Amino acid sequence: MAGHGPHHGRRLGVHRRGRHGAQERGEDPLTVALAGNANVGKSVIFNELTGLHQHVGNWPGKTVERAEGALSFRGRVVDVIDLPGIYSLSTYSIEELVSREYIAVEQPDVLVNVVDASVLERNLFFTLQLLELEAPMVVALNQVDMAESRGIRVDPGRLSEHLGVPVVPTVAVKGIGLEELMATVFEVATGEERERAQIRYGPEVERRVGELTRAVEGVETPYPSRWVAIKLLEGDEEMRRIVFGADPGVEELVRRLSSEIEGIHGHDTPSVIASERYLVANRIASEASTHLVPRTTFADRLDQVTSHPVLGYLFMFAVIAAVFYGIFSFGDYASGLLGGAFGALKAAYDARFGVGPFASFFWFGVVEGVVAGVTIALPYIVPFYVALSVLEDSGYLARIAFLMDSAMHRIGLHGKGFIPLMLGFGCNVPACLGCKIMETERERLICAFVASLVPCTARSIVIMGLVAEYVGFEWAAALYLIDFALIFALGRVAFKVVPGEPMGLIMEMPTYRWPTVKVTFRRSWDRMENFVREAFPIMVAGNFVVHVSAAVGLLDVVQGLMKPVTVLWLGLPAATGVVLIFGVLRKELTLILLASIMGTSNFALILSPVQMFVFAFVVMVYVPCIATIAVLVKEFGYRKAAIISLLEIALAVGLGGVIYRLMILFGLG
Ligand SMILES: Nc1nc2c(ncn2[C@@H]2O[C@H](COP(=O)(O)OP(=O)(O)OP(=O)(O)O)[C@@H](O)[C@H]2O)c(=O)[nH]1
Ligand SMILES: [Mg+2]
Repeated sequence: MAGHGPHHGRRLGVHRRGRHGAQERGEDPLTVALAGNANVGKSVIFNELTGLHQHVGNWPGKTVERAEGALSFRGRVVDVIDLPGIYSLSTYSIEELVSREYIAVEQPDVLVNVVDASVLERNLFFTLQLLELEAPMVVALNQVDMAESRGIRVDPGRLSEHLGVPVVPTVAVKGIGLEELMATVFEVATGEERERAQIRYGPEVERRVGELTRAVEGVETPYPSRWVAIKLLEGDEEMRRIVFGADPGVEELVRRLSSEIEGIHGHDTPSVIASERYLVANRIASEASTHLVPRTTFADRLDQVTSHPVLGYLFMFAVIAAVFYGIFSFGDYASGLLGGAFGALKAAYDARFGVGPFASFFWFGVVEGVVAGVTIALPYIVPFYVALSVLEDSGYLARIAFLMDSAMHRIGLHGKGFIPLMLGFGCNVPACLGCKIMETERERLICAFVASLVPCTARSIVIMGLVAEYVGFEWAAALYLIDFALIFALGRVAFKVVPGEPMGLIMEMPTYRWPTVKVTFRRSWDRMENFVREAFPIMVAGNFVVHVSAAVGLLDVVQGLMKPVTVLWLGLPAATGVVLIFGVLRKELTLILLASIMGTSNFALILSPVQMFVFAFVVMVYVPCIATIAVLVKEFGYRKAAIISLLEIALAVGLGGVIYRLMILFGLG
């Protein structure tokens, strides 16, 4: 077929391993781990190699757990492991500990250190630590295109000479260099161990490292002695425990050597070692790269505007308003179009099968579930996924996090916590999982709690499909504002109630990029596919159960039981009782079932504007859906998940009634 050049189709000349892929030639699979700083492109490489769909986006800290995939290259099975991005091999954070143990203890056959060529020096700081682990290693010099556009050219040959390991330039997003990367990985795995270039620190430090290295040689650890010696001087807790436990004499030696280093340099030993390392990284980076005339790029200018203390916020509000308005307009239009199409289909169905009890039960009990999903849910969901993906991939999401930093600090989180919150607009499940980027258990809990209050697409469907559509866009906007106020207020309460200290953090700002059509399309498609696969069966089943219940009279019983809450307190029609119960499964189900029970999707006929507003409010706040509850249980345990869920129900019902009365009082009905 024409156009099947090296950059099309199976670009790598590799075969992704099928689910039951036999191990060719009976060899053990080759394990390759991808390690490096955050946001350098590890997951893009992983996805390209394995055909899997790890989360990719332009902000640091997306991959929080290691992921595994496989491919077959030159007839051999290769297991690829995508690790979380880390900056050091200390045990400061869970991610660092996870990665370090994996690398040192489980020992992949080859380590691929992915570095970002546009910020080489900072990346090499980590590379140097990996080299100290003495694992077989290849450096993937990624994002060379970004480096070029910022006027930086890195010479892979020279970099390789300095580091003593092979360096392969790559542009992961275009698949460039990945075939060569794999070939080099194979050479390293099968070839003779090359003589490593020795990375040496200043003589005062080096002498003491040497002395300590010899002293710990007899101690059994999974790590090389030199690495152990350096870590001991850096005050690494885990190493101290292991080594001092095995040989208490070493403790005295470490203390003596540390105080000697401190005496010479006037700083504590860990800082001395860190600055020595920076010095080496800086020297290598500047020797291996040439700087062309720096240009002010469009990305730089955009950065200035969007991070500006005044313009930045204006821009942010404009972007968010435009995104929501765009989604609403598109959704409204598409929903109308699809509604018309299905109306015609229904007419054709009636003409063909008649309106007898069986034919209409089949239509309303079975087909209607799908129709409602397609006409009410999808028109809003699809543009939402696209918008979120573009915001994330361009790097703007990270800017919003930066702008929201001071506001977020008031609820005890730093700006980084805003990223899971924004992702929550898509779906609360990844949002609650994304809270893993927070440093402490306490921040994770607060973050997940507020994330579970963010109006996800399902809730937006109700807000837009009901309130924006029938009451007015400004009323929908008011609902969002109420929700944000609530998030802020509750976050603040949680911050005061949950014990612990607030943490500060500086997040690195990613450079702006043009989001690629491929990534945007693929991710939106994936999410939509997931949505259809998970939500549609529930919608259809929920719709069916409700119709059967109605047929046997069960519906009236449940509605009667719920009446004190729905009718008396919230001022809603009795039918909403059943609907709200089913809404726990999926929130858009509330709207779909309401249409189904009432026998019309023209909500103006069945609800007054105030009722629509109150109903949407309750749906927005009451209890996260079942999938989110499951994630909360998994991450924080039953007790905390139950507290969060019950709290949200109480809040929704309580405030819902108050809002109803206030609106009546002010004559807004
Ligand atoms: N221009 C360009 N962009 C790239 C390249 N490689 C990756 N990117 C982009 O860089 C960003 C980060 O890529 P990821 O693969 O998510 O990074 P990661 O290292 O897995 O990040 P964490 O999981 O957060 O540690 C994404 O927006 C990618 O599209 C490249 O070679 N060139
Ligand atoms: Mg990643």
